[in-house]
Amino acid sequence: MGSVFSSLFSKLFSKEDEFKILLLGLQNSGKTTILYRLALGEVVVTQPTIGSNVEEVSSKNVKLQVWDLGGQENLRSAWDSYYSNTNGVIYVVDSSDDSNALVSQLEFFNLIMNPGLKGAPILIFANKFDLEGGKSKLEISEHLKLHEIKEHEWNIQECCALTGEGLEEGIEWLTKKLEGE
Ligand SMILES: Nc1nc2c(ncn2[C@@H]2O[C@H](COP(=O)(O)OP(=O)(O)OP(=O)(O)O)[C@@H](O)[C@H]2O)c(=O)[nH]1
Ligand SMILES: [Mg+2]
Repeated sequence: MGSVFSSLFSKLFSKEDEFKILLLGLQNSGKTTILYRLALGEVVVTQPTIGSNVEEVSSKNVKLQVWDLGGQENLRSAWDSYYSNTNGVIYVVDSSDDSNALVSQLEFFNLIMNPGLKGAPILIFANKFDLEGGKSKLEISEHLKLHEIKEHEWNIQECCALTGEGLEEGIEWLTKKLEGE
């Protein structure tokens, strides 16, 4: 009886799992819009991020501390100063933006090869799928060579940060991986 009570007690009062997540991707891909859509359930008017925003996002019983970093070219070299103790990565691609697709591919390769992120599951959000003529999830998977990745578990999810479509599904996948399911 005592042990049942104490395990119930510790379940009720123990700190929920909290994981550090980085939200990365090129400028204008929609990272900040995604962050506040997840944290507040609202679309906020954004300015290009200089530095970082951090918010807590809850999914089921799991708390995510989500770091949204500026994606402009001169800010990307600072990304790796945030890598320590990272549990998972969300990489955002603007599926409607062909002109920056190569740069986005290179930045993605850099981050999956970085030893500081070894083993972290990676969720790719193919954002802005509301826009006409954008790349499909399959085209983005091929471009990022996702099927060749050995060092990370990964998943790609189409989404629209403005309506919120696809965001929860992506986060659910990530939290399952973080919890070892
Ligand atoms: N049509 C459409 N527009 C979007 C979507 N998500 C974001 N946007 C718009 O894209 C623009 C850039 O969004 P941000 O969230 O500021 O982009 P960011 O990735 O944070 O950019 P940096 O901070 O410069 O790295 C804004 O005008 C958003 O409203 C989407 O799913 N669909
Ligand atoms: Mg931003």
